[in-house]
Amino acid sequence: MSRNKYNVAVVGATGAVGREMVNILAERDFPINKLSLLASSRSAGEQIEFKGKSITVAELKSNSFNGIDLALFSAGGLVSKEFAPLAVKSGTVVVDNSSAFRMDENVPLVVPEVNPHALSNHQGIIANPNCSTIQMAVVLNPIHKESKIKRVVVSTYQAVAGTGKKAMDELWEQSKMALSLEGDKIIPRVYPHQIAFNCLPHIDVFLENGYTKEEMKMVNETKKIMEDDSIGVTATTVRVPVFICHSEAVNIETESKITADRAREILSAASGVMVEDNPAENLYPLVLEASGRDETFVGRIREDESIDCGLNMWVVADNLRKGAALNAVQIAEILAEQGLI
Ligand code: 25A
Ligand code: L14
Repeated sequence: MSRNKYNVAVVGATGAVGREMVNILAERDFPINKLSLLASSRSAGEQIEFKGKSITVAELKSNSFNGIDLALFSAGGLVSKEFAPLAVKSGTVVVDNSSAFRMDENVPLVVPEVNPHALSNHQGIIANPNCSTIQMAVVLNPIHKESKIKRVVVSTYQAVAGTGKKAMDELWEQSKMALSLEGDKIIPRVYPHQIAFNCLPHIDVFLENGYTKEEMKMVNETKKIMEDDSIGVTATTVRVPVFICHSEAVNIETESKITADRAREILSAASGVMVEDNPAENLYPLVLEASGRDETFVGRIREDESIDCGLNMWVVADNLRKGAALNAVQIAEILAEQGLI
């Protein structure tokens, strides 16, 4: 095991996910020699705190990766497509939070609790999965090991933070306007419709098959992460007026019967998972409690009485942490421990 210290860059450091990456690198004391914070020219010169010191944000340029060992990217797909290959050319290992490379055959798509072994043959770029997919995979994988999952039907209730800081500002402003009876003056900017006091069955762009890209990410990424193309997944992804934390109603069908008690037992022993399931005390996972936490919370575990071998559950996680920044830093930690940087 190597005990090196690394020169690390965060690309998109001023965004909602990027800021969380900086916080988590500090919290978990990732072995850093020098930290470079990169964003667009709009943010260059801004100061961000890291371990009590202030670091100046620099503009991302093609030579930004000279001498950088590891770069965490979270500035959207277009930035990743342009700059991740350049970083790899200069010897940087990239953990990319966008959807740009996730389904590439040569790019590992990793949730550390599920498929850490996929990291060993990386070729410079490792993809961080979609936020909704990560929290679902963390919960499904231990069940799948007990009895193969045949089919998953999931509906999501997704926070605005995934879209970035401007969407969080928009929910805040629209809510204030609606409550001060200026609702008729609201002009949606980030989403096609008002998000305050509304639910939009629309995340990312629509595809030809009538699903959204977010829905198809859940289908395709789940199979890749769990390394089983035979799992059927169908999804409906919905944006709700919540700032941080995605919730999911997940229904699964397994090959053999798993009782609700057995599922609670399996999930209580699973790493990264916290079972919160006591209806008698009104205890179940909640957005306001999962926010800022690292675990994926699961509750409302019950048998699907409409089929022989089915379960329903409610899964909640912080989409900026486990859904993005924390998962990326956990990947970096394994890369460092295994000498893969
Ligand atoms: O290309 P896309 O797919 O549309 O992606 C852009 C969006 O993706 C979000 C990101 O959130 C943004 O809304 N995003 C990040 N990770 C994601 C993921 N895994 C993701 N979406 C899906 N999946 P964000 O706004 O919170 O963070 C954006 C960060 O990326 C930096 N960035 C953007 N373009 C860049 C770039 N860095 C380098 N080169 C580029 N060409 C961005 O820095 C931020 O760090 P910034 O300087 O552009 O933004 C600083 C602040 O300004 C706000 N802002 C963003 N765009 C504008 C803007 N303000 C005014 N006008 C704008 N056009 C940001 O909200 C940020 O607070
Ligand atoms: O990681 O919530 O592919 O708007 C892109 C859409 C993350 C969430 C991804 C959103 C998603 C984002």
